[in-house]
Amino acid sequence: MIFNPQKECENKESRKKMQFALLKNLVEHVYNSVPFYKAKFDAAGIKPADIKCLEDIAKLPFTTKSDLRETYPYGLLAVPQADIVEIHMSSGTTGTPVVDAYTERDLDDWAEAMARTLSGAGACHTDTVQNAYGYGLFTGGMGVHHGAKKLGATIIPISSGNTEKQLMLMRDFNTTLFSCTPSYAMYMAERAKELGIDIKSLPVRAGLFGAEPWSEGIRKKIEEDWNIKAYDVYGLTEITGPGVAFECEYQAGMHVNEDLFYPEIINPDTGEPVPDGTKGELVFTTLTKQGTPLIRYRTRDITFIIPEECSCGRTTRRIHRLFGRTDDMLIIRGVNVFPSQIENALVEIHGVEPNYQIIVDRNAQTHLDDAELHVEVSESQFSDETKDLESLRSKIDNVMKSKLGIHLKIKLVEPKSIERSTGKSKRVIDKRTY
Ligand code: DLL
Repeated sequence: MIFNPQKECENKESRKKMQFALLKNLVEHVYNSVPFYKAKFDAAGIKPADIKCLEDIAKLPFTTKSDLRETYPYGLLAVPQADIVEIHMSSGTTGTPVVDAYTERDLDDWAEAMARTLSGAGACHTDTVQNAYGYGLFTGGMGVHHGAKKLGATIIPISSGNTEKQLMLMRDFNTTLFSCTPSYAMYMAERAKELGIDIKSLPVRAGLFGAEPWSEGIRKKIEEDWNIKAYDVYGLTEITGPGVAFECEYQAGMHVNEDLFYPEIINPDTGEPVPDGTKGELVFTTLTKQGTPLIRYRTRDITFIIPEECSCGRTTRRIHRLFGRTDDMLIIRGVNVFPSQIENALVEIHGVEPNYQIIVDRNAQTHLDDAELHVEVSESQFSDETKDLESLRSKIDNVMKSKLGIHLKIKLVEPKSIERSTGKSKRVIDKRTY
């Protein structure tokens, strides 16, 4: 079901007109009410009056994560603090949190975006949504919560963790859709097996997974293990949270809620916009945000805009499943490696699990990078009499060499020995000091 056909299936030209009107208002407003933006625009020699069409957005300066950190906690507020009704933040790996502050209307927009997202995954008011994203400062928990409420579904706000209880409630309360990170969905499946619970027989029909990179191979595995449809959902704290883009029943890229979040793809090196269909860095402008609006925010996420129309009837443009982040890209001995390439390769290899960790360090003598890939052997392979682990190891070595172009040191580790996560998993351990 399409939650808001008027907005989601709107004629593209009239949507563009609306986007331009919103952009113009936004630029005027932030220039006049947020000193940070005034200074930034002045430094770039740009006045709000220079924005004469939607394409002029490219004249505006970018906003970056470090801008957000430097203006912590409330430097980007565009309304009086008394109008803020909720805040969220994410800390990432480098300390100072980035903050998102919402007015009542911002929460409505978020609920709308997430209600569309849940509808894309086939949910409606008769469904029971078990929300296993973390509640708290993280946007996953409250984002799904606001959306499910708007949809009129029954919400089980269990948050992440407590796996046995998750499985029990799914059965007892007839959960039809659940939401969590893809790695936690995999862990739940593993734990259910240990407990002798047949998850295929649970009433769950669909899952809403995101907040971390995952591959088509992992989607297939989750869909098979759970006997559900697994939908991708994208978002980030800075741009409201989950619900920026979501998959419909065709599971072929994520529809951007374009009336709320205006997407661009740029070349990350030059900052120049690239045409639809070309891979680059995703940039968003929050068209309707009141609390902490962002202009041309560089997400560092890599994808492309799918130029073709979707058969579902929505006219909103789609982004391809994310390829990784510009800052997740490891440069190992000069070769660019994305963790997603490793995952894609591992799901094709029989005898191992797509549970891995890559540990990168710099050799003190040679000053060269050493990368060691830890891969979990599957239970069946491990208990196999012949345990031909050496040939498995060399197979992984060859596959990685051909897919990545470099040799990684491969270390096979015992089943279930890599730490499991109930939230975002940690795949890369970079010990290099730069
Ligand atoms: O992870 C918001 C969210 C919650 C999205 C629940 C989806 C579901 P942050 O903690 O700020 O916010 O992290 C945002 O996570 O820039 C991406 O790099 C990554 N990410 C989010 N969704 C996806 C996805 C939330 N579907 C950062 N695929 C983003 C790949 C994703 N990466």
